[in-house]
Amino acid sequence: MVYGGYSYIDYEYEPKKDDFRVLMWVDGKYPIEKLAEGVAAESSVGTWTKISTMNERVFREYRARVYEIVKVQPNAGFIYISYPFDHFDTKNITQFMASVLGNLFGLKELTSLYVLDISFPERYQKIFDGPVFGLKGIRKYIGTDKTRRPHIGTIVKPKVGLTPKEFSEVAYKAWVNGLDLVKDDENLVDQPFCPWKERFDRTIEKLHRAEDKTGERKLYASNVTDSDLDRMMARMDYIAENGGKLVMLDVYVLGIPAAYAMINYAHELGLFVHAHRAGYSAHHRGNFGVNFQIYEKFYRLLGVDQLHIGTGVGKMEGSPIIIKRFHDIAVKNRGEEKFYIGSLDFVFARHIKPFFPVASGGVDPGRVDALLALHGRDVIIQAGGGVHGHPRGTAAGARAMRAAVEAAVSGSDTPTAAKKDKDLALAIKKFGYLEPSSIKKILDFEKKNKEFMEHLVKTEGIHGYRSITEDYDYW
Ligand code: RUB
Repeated sequence: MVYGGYSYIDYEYEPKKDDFRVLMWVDGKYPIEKLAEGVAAESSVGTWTKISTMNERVFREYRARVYEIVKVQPNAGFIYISYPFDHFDTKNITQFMASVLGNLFGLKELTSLYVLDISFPERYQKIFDGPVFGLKGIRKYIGTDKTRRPHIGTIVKPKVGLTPKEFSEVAYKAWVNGLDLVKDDENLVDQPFCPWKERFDRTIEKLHRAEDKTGERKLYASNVTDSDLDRMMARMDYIAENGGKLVMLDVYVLGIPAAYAMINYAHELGLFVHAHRAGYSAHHRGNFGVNFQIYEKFYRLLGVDQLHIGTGVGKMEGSPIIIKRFHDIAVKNRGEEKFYIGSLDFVFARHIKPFFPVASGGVDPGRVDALLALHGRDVIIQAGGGVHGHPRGTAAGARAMRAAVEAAVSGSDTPTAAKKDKDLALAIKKFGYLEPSSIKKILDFEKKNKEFMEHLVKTEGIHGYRSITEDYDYW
């Protein structure tokens, strides 16, 4: 089968160390082989028709190669494609996205296209610094590098509407009652009811008071995200000059170039970057999409120090099995291919440090044990509703979160600690308790049933994949 006069399928081809590899799901109006030819051609050297300007050298050296197809139905399946290193402008993620995550999505013969994963060769990673501070740097700053306890944070809620004074008072209560991190919501930057500068001034003053009172270091993630680069930089200058240490960026909505420029600028000023991913799932939940693990790899290369990766147990989509993979991408330098969760193997170059993963969204003290069972200790546990929704308010909610974390790291658990801790007992009464054994059961199920999961995905295609990766309640 050919597309535009050439064939891009080469089952004999063994990808080279420096190739980029991509795994995607396609469904459409023609046999899967023809769809695969179209995708490979359109994302590399070809187009819809035979062209007189194509020559042997271009086709040999720069074309994409479909080296494997997992056919699920005649017109649908998973395809593995490799791209030669020199096909890309390899200092430029945006060019890469325009190729591999570009025109393909508009091809009318496709009724579904989901790019599951991309494997970046180590050689590509040289030009990126990765997280300058990352997991270790932030632990060192807070002083948890020896205990390795999870960090605990909150998002001030209501997310929109509080005045700077009200906001800073909520933040103070959270810090003095045991939390490490307070952050702005992604919906809040510089609205008239809560001007950014006044909020920062009041909140940083409260942060210093909370540090004096507790003897612990605290962090405030001030959201500087803006459509104007100069305004973002001016805010970061102000933060650095006035005792701040952490900035928050909504990296997905900013787009790669703006996020990259702002991450670099923050690092030049000695600031840590907390990255929120609001918006990513617009590109992920329908028939056409890009899996978050691809963005997660981009963001690690670009150097975020903290990034939201989902919880596996809270309000946002993502089953524990895929969230575990996202956690691996945050903290490990290597991972094996796992076809049943659409993941290729990965290698991060030595200089690309781990970042601190953030589990946030629908979290409360009753989920802390389950979160630790899934993420281990290297995680920032963040609760908005789960802190400010405590029956006795923010202070009790913060104490309950800290008590749950301290219990878990001391080898105990939340129900045991709640017997002697009223705040924790009230929190569990309201929010319930998620047994960590339910998470261990899922992870054990995964370990023992890899073949079954492979089979499910090979026979049910993207539906099988989604049933494994999307929904916690399914399991
Ligand atoms: C937290 C919240 C965050 C989510 C985003 O509020 O809504 O924006 O963490 O999701 P609450 P994700 O604690 O009240 O649920 O972290 O998955 O990107």
